[in-house]
Amino acid sequence: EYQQRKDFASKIPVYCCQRKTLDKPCANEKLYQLFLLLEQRRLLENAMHALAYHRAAAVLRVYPYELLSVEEASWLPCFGAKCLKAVKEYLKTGNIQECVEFEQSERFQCLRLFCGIHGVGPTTACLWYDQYHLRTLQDVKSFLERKRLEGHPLAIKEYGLQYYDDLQQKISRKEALDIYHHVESAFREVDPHLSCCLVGGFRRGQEYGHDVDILGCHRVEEYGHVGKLAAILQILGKRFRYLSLEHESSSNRRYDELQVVKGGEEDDDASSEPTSLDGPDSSERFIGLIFYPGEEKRSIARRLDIVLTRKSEWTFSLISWTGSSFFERDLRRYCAKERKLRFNSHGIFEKHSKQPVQRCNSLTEEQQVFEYLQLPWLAPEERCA
Ligand code: DGT
Ligand code: MG
Repeated sequence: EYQQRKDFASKIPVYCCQRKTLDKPCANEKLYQLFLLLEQRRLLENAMHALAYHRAAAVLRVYPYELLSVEEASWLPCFGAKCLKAVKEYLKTGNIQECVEFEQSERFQCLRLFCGIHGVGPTTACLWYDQYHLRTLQDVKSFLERKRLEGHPLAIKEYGLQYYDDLQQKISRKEALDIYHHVESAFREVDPHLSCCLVGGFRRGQEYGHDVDILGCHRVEEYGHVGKLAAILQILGKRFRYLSLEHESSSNRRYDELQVVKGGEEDDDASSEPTSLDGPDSSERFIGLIFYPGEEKRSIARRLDIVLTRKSEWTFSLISWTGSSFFERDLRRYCAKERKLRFNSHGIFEKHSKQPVQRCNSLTEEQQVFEYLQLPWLAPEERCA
């Protein structure tokens, strides 16, 4: 069996976009969770190598044998010295001290609590803890209230806090589909040529999610979607109360920048990321809350994202919005490092000239994009890395 394991390990591709990952527990589930904790800790410390742990964790998800030795782990791709050291400790003690400390530390507990507020990331969380000495959600509430009185704009964080309990509750697939059907019928009512798709975790087959992501475009005209979002929301507003947290176009670019900042160690220069096939970025996006009638009388706040894209960018947006976010990150890395290309929700571009590749416009199916990038076809539910 030794040889069998070794062969299996040596055949695992380096990038998760080259292999199937389903949404189910793996043979090394505890170690996997510990690696994710190591990553989270690094992210909260704004430290380097956070992703190295995530990459190794993602490899564990596709290895079907329970690890028995450090040597065995060394056969796996993405397991560098740091990861192997963690494996060694785990095999010896059944835990990783750094993770134990992390879970027990008051500072980290607070940082995780703060990062759970929609719109708050590690930088803000650290600032609140270290500089303003905030410790509880009540502290944050009072702090933001003071800031508000001083005239600071704080919209997203404030709403994140106001609906904190609601937003902590996972959305079931049934509820997501119901919200999706309402949005879809609003699409059709506005323009029968507008179509949409449920994306994000629910497209990957997840039973629960933290938001509902919907991507739409006009099936006939390249710019047929422009200006339609307001009408869609108006119709939706007859059914549900909703709240826009951020309503702007061209927000995709900001996200692309964010991806790199969050990783801390990515070497792609995202500030020069090409943002559309040609002409200005015309995507429209609603980021907000929808108040969904729950079981009891009270309605519950749900995060809803609606993105409208131009027709020619549909396939690339569909891939980008299906996720998982780690899959997306690896896909971009794979393109940059192995194919000298840039992939984003607008298309595929030559890395250096930033021009769209010639075949860009003929890649109208997800399968064609995978084939063009020389990747094995992965169905959405196999992209759960
Ligand atoms: P969830 O919602 O926690 O169940 O999991 P996901 O996978 O649905 O995660 P979510 O909703 O944060 O994002 C869905 C996908 O869309 C994910 O692959 C990342 C991608 N995405 C999120 N925000 C943006 C954005 O601003 N621009 C682009 N291009 N993609 C985004
Ligand atoms: Mg989602």
